[in-house]
Amino acid sequence: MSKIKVIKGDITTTAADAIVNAANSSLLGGGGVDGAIHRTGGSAILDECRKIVARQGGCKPGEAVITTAGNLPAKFVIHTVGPVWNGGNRNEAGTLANCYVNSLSIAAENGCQKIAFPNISTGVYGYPKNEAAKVSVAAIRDFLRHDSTILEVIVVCFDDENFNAVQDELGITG
Ligand code: AR6
Repeated sequence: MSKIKVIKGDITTTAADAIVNAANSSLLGGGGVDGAIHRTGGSAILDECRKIVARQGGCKPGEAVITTAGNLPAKFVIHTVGPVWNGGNRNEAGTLANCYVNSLSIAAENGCQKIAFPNISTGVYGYPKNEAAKVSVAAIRDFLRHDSTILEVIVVCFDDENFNAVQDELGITG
């Protein structure tokens, strides 16, 4: 059975070892899934983000950092910063793939077996959803080919367009 699953729902209610946040470089919160994660997870997450910022000055697009998950049904939140869509000629696909690979690496390093992702960059950052689904599924598959720690990756889609696009990439008929 495939280790990659797709569901429609709210990532803040998804139980996993690690939940990935589509953050921004400041790591200090924002709208969309980032706002929902900080709201539901509580101030412990922001406290750890502030410490990371003090230590390393934020997070660049494609990179990932890990904090507690506070009150969320997870052990960790992995904050990654997606690319802002700029037409596709600024290595957006490479940066988006890095988000998935670096998040999975940090999850595996921390012993996580089950990890949940939102559709990074497909909201405020404007990445076309079909294109983002191609990149995310390919990056997750590539990673899992070389990893034995992670047993389950759940892509949690908030809207039908992302859900259908990821299902298509996974070869699931809805
Ligand atoms: N659960 C799962 N997915 C969600 C949820 C949720 N609770 N809420 C929204 N989404 P976005 P980005 C979906 O805008 O494009 C923030 O302000 C949403 O429908 O959250 O990477 C950050 O601070 C969309 O498909 O993230 C950054 O400044 C997907 O999550 C900026 O937005 C990503 O949408 C990052 O933009």
